[in-house]
This record gives sequence, C-alpha cells and structure tokens, in this order.
Amino acid sequence: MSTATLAAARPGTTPIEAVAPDPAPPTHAPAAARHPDEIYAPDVVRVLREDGTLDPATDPGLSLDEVLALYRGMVRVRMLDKRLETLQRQGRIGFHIGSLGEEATILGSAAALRSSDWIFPCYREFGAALWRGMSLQRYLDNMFGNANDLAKGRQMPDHYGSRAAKFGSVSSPIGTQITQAVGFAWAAKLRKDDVVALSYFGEGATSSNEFHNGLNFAGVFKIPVVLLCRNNGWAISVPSERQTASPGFAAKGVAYGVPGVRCDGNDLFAVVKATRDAVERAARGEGATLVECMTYRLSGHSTSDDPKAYRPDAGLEPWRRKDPLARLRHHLDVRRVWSDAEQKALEAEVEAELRGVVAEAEKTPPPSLDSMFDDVFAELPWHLAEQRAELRKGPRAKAHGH
Ligand SMILES: Cc1ncc(C[n+]2csc(CCOP(=O)(O)OP(=O)(O)O)c2C)c(N)n1
Repeated sequence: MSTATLAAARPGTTPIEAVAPDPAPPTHAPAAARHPDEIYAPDVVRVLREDGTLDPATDPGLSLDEVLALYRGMVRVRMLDKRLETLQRQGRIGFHIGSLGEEATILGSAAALRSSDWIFPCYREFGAALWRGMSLQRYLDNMFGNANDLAKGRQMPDHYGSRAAKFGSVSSPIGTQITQAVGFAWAAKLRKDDVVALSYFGEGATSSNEFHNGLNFAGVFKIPVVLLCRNNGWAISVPSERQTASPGFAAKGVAYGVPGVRCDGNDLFAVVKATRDAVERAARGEGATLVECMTYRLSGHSTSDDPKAYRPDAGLEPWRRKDPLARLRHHLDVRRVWSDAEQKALEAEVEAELRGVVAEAEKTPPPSLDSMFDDVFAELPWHLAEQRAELRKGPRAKAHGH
C-alpha cells in the first residue's frame, strides 16, 4: 500500500496530506550544516530509512503498540491543528499556533520522557501535553477562553498548562521556559527527586538571553535538563541560516560544556532515541544535553501570519516529501501493520471526538466577570471589593446574566 493512499479525501474526514516517499539521500553533506535540509550530515541521528525500514544501529526499540499509539497520536494532532485553523478562519476562535510538520519532534520527545519528568513548553507543543494526559476538552476550553478554561479566559488561545500532564504554562516570551526548566530541575536535584525537566524552544530562541543563562547554569551545575530545540527552519520570517553563524544549533552547547546532539526531527524513532539518551544521561547525574531536532514548519508561524510574504511555496516541496506522518505511515505499510480501513476508522473516530469537544467548548459560556478578581489576593483588598460591587451593578454584568 503506498503513502499516496493517505492523500485520498473522504467525506467528513480531514485527509492527511502525503506525497511520494523521500528520494535517496544526497551522497555528501555540507560542512557548515545549519539549515534543516542537512539532515543527512553524518553526525545527525537517523533511524527511519527511505525504504521504510529502521536502522538497527540506532533503533530505540519501541514496541509495535507504542509505534501505533504514536502514529494515532500524530494523526489526531494533525487533524486537530487543521480544525483549529479552520475555526480561526471562521472567526470562532481568535488565534492558533500549530505544529504542522513538527509532530514527530513533539510526540517523539514527549514519549521519551518518564512519567516523573516535567515539560516546560514553548507554544507549539499541545501534542506533547495531550500525549501526557491533558484533557482535549480542557485544551479546547482554553482555545475558546470559556468558563471551564483553567486560565479563566485571561490569556490568548494556546496558552494553557496542565498539572496532570506535568506540563508547565505555555511561555510565549521567547526563551523564558529555558531558565524555568533549569531552575525547576535544579530544585529537583537539590531535593534528590528523580525528575528530569525538558524544555522546548525554537531555533530563534537560541539567540535569546535566556538560552545563554540557562545553558551556562545547566553546564556549571550539571542540571538534569533536556534542552530540546525544534529547528523548524524559521523564526517567524527569519530563516534559520540567518539566525546564527554557528555550524548548527546543537554546536551552541559546546562553549557551555553541554553536549549537543542533532537528530532528524521528522523521524519519530530518531527523536525518541536522541531524547531518551539525553533523559537517561540527565537521570544518571551527568547533566544537561542540547538536542536539536531538524524539522520544518509547514504552516505559517501562526494563524496571524501570512508566510507567502517571505517564503515561496516552492520551498515547501522538499519538506512535504519528508512529512513525518507520511514517513511513519510508509513504515507501517512496509511492516504490513496498518490498513486503509484502519486509517479511515481512525480519522472518523478523531473527527467525532473533535466535533464533540468543539461543540461543548463553544456552548460553554464565558468566565463570569467576577472571576477577574480571583487568584491574586488571598483576601480581596477594599478597593477591589468596591470595584467588584460596582461592576456587578453595571451594564456588562447584565450582559453576562448577573
Ligand atoms: C522576548 C520576545 N521577543 C519577541 C517575541 C515575538 N516572537 C514571537 S514568536 C517569535 C519567533 C520565535 O521563533 P523560534 O524560537 O524559532 O520558534 P518557532 O516559532 O519557530 O517555533 C518571535 C520573535 C516574543 N514572543 N518574545
């Protein structure tokens, strides 16, 4: 069965885009490899070959059940991404920042963590939160900013956190999650808790102060942290080759005494392998690792961005051939463990799930006006109590049904 079968649209389902499998790799890799196109460089961890088989030298040994669960998770995340983009275009939610093309990087790294570990996310990793147990309904509640949103509608969409998933609050100021992860992991180390923290960030964040502060501290104090850079080729409109003159982003760890590893970020198995090695190293007390996942942002930066203004569509074609979902599906086909019927059933199941959670989130009312006075003071100061009373008498409260 070919990956092209994935492209067939079925009524009522969201087709998973796919193109022909990757062509043969180039025979040489450029010396100064800093664009994700250079996944074939000899130091880059790769497992999933073009013919769909796995390289036994690097294979992390996932069970078939694990591989299938991750494939299902990746399909779910992609369909969710597309639905959220549609909802934004229809004016039903205000914003979405997605992970199209980066699903293997995000789910593979989340799957490599142990249940005791924590994630300090950037803003594209809702797939990792869902993988680790954040409820899809709560995520949609955040996207709609309704009364069930744990952030009480005070944040933009896609700004959530989940204690259940051991997933810290989304950091949209670039790089802040790096020092948060390092501090959190340092505390765990001092308390002798068996916890590793993983921080996600884009390659643009490697130019932030927080990256340098975090890496220096992590290097000096051997902090049990995994610094996972999603090199997706772009920081909004800045291409990764304009972001640094270093020979790649993993190389940036060297000066801090933090080993850097590069992996093919569209190869689920390579991401699991590189992240798991880094987690185990941290748990053994050997300190931080900088993992660069070489992937590609297939969408715009967010729904507020128009990438056509700075990125010709033609540049996407080589990356569509490396689509992580199509590559994993090709692997499943080669193993004869997945069928078109199962694909269709999965897409129908996810579609029904999405319809349900969207409908529920959309019909849930907004948070009460009163809630804006919560969570800051244990006891409300007199002047805020007065303002709340005034608000309750005013016209906005009536519109809220008070
Ligand atoms: C401190 C700060 N400066 C600027 C911005 C505006 N901004 C939002 S996303 C972004 C680019 C980030 O690119 P990258 O780190 O590569 O992550 P990606 O979006 O590609 O995942 C910028 C500059 C911000 N959020 N915070």
